[in-house]
Amino acid sequence: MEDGKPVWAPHPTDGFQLGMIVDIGADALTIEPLSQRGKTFLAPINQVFPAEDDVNKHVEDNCSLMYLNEATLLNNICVRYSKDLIYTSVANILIAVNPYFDIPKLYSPETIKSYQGRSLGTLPPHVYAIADKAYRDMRVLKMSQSIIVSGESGAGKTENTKFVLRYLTTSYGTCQDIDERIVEANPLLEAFGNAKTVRNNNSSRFGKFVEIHFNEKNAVVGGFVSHYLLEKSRICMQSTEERNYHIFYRLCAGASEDIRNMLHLNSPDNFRYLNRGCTRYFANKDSDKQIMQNRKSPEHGKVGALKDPLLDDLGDFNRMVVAMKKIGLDDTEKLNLFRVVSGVLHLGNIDFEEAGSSSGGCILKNQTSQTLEYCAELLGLDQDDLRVSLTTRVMLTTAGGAKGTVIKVPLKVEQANNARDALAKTIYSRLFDHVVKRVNQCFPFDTSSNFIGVLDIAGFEYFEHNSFEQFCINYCNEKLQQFFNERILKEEQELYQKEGLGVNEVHYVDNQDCIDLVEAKLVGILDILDEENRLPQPSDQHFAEAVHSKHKDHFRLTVPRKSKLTIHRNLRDDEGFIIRHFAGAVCYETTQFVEKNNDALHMSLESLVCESKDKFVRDLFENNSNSKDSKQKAGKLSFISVGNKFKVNLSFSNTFCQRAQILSQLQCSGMVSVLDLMQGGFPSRAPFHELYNMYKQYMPNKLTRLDPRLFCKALFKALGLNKNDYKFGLTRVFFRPGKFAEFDQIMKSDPEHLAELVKRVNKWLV
Ligand code: AOV
Ligand code: MG
Repeated sequence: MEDGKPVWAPHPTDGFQLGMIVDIGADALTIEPLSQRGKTFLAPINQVFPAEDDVNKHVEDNCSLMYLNEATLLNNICVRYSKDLIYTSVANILIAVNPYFDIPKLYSPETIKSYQGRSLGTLPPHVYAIADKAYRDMRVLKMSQSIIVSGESGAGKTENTKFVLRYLTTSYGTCQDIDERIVEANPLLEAFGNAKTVRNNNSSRFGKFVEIHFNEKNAVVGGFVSHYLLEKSRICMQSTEERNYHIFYRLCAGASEDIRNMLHLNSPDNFRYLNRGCTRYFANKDSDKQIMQNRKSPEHGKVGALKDPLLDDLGDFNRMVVAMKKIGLDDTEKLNLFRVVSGVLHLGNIDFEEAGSSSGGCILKNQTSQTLEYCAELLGLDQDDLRVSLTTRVMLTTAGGAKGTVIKVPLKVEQANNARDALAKTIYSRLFDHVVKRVNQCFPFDTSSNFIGVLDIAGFEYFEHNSFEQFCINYCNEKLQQFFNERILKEEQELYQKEGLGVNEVHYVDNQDCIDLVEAKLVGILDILDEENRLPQPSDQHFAEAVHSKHKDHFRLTVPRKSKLTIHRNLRDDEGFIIRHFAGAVCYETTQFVEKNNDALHMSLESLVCESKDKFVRDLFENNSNSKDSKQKAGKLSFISVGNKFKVNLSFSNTFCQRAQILSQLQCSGMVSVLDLMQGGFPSRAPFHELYNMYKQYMPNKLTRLDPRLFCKALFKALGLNKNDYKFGLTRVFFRPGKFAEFDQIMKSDPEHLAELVKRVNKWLV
C-alpha cells in the first residue's frame, strides 16, 4: 500500500469502504473514508487492503486484477452484478450471484452455441463455460468428470445445475427424446422433493447427483439420478411460514373436478399436514412475467410472507403435468402418484382421543368422519385393519417359550399420533424413491463410456429456530466444504510441491474438527443421539446434556446463551447447542431431535401397507429391502437412525447485493483462501505431451523432433512469452491466471499470423 493511494478498509454493512491511510500505528491504521472527508477511524492492519486504481473497473477473471484480496474480489463481483453480469471466475472456479430475475438472453440457445468447444477464459465467465470444460476434459482425458455446486440455501445451486444439464444435452445430445427427458425430469423431482422455506421458495429438501452418460463417440446416451435423504419431517410438520412439498398444494390447486372427487380433495386449509406451517393456500393470478418482475423489487427477499405472490400452484401443476407426459408417464401412473399423495393427506387428518376405559389406549376421534374411509380407500387398505394398526402395536413376548406369543398393546394418544406420522413419512418417502426410480427408467442406456456428474445438495441453512433438519443439512455442507478444501487447496499445493514450483504455502481453515464433532464414533453427536434413541426412555434434554458433557471445551461447540433460546420458546440452556460451522455459528434446539432421528415404523403398520390391495402401494414397499429387515426384527421396538443414514450417504469424496453478506459467503466458501493461493499460484496447467500433441501440427519438423518438454521450452522462448506468466514443472507447464487462454489464442490465430510464428521459431532454432 502506497502513500496517497486509496485502500479498502472495513465497513460494518458494506464489507469494505474506500479510504486513505492518514497514520500508521503499531497494529492499526488510521483511515479517512473517501465518503466522509475529515473524519477518521482505526482499522486493524490485516483488514485493510490495497484497492485497484479504478474501482469501477471490473474483470471477468478475478485473478487478472492487480491486487488479489477479499476486498477487490467483493468489489469486482458487486460492480459486475450492478451490470447484470452475475458470473465471475476465479481461475477454474466459477462464482455466481443470484440475480432473482431472468437476465435476457443469458441462457438462450445462441448463448449455448457460442460456448461450445471454447476454452475456459476465451468467453465471459458462464456456467456453460464450466459445463463445456467438463465435456472437453472428459473427451480428452477419457475420464468421467464432476461439477460440484455449493453455496447457502437460495444461492442458485439448483438453477445452475439445471443450466448445466440443459447445456450438455442441447450441445452434445443426439436423441432429442432422451435429451428432453433429462431436462424435464427436474420439474417432477422438484414437485416431490422441493418445498418453500424461509430462505428459498423452491428449496431442495434432498440432495441429488445427476449423471449424464456419453458413449464412445462422446454423445449423450442417457442419464442417472441418485438421491440422498429426503427431509421427512416436513411431511408431517413445517416451521412457521414454510410449506410442505409442492406436490400437495399443486394437486389441490390443479387437479380436475373428476380427480378431485375421486381423491376427495379440497382446499389445503383442510389438511393438517398442510395448514400448520401458516402459509395459506393461494392461487396466483399474476402472469409469469409479472412474477419475474416482482423479483427485482426490494420486496423479493421476503420470501416468507404468508401469501406468497411468487408461488403459482395452479400454473406449476400444469407445468408438472406437461413434464410428466414428456418423460413418458401415462395417465395410470400419474393417477397412482396422485392417489398416494392424497392418501397421505387424509391419513394426516386422522385424530385420536383417549379411550376412556382402563386400557389406557385411544380411539379415533370423530368416528363418523370419513377421513379413515378415504385414507383406507386411497391406499388400498382395510378400514378396520388400519384403525387397529394405528391404535395398537403388535409385540412379540419371549417370556415362557422360545417362540414367543403375539400380543396387542394399546397405544396412548401421543403414541398413536407418532405411529400415524411415521406411516405418512414412510409412505411418502417410498413414493419419492419410486419417482426417482421411475425418472431413471425414462432415460436408460445400454453402454456408457463416461459420464459428467453434477452434485446439487441442500445448502447451508440457519434460521431463527434450527432443528435436526438443519443439523443434518449443515453437516452435509461441512463435508462438501472439506472436499473443496482438500481438492482445491490441499491437492493444489501438493502438486506445486511435487512439481518443484516453490510457491508459498497458503493456510486455510481445516474443518475436520467440526466433522469429527458430528460423526466421530461414540463421542460424535450422531452417535450420542443414536445412543439416546436406544435408551428405554430417551429424552431430548438428556441428549443435550450428554453432548455438552462429552465436549466440555470443544472449540466448535458451546452452550447457547440464555437469551438465545429463552426469548422465543421458554427453553432452557440445556435444550440446545451451538456449533461453529465453517459458514458461521448455528444454534440448534434439541427438542424433537430424538423423535426425528427415529425412522422406525411399527411392524403392524409396515405389514399392513405391504399387504395393501393396491398393487402400486404394495410395490412401493415390496421392492425395498428395508421392510424385510424390520420384519426380522419383529416385535422389538426397532430404531432406524436417520442421522446415521445421512452419515452413510455422505461418504462421497436471496439477497440483493448486500455486500457484507456476500463477503461472508465468499470467506466461508473458501474463496478468499483460493485467492491467496492464486496470488502466487498457477491455476492452469497442461502436461508437456498434451501441448506437444495439440500444437505440433503447426510447427516445423525440426521442432517436432524434440521431446515434448524441450518442444514446449523452445516454443515458449520463440513466442517470446513473458517469463513471469508460466513455470515449467517436472511433467507440465503451469500458467498464471488467464495466461493459458492467451497462449492458446496465439497458437490458434489466423494462418498468416501462424506462418509468421513458424518463421520466428525457425529463426530461433537456427
Ligand atoms: P439453491 O438450490 O441454492 O437453494 P435455487 O437454485 O433454488 O437455490 O435458487 C433460488 C431461486 O433463485 C430460484 O428459484 C430462482 O428464482 C432464483 N435464481 C437462482 N439462480 C438464478 C438465475 N441464474 N437466474 C434467475 N433466477 C435465479 V436450497 O435448494 O434452498 O440450498 O436447499
Ligand atoms: Mg436447491
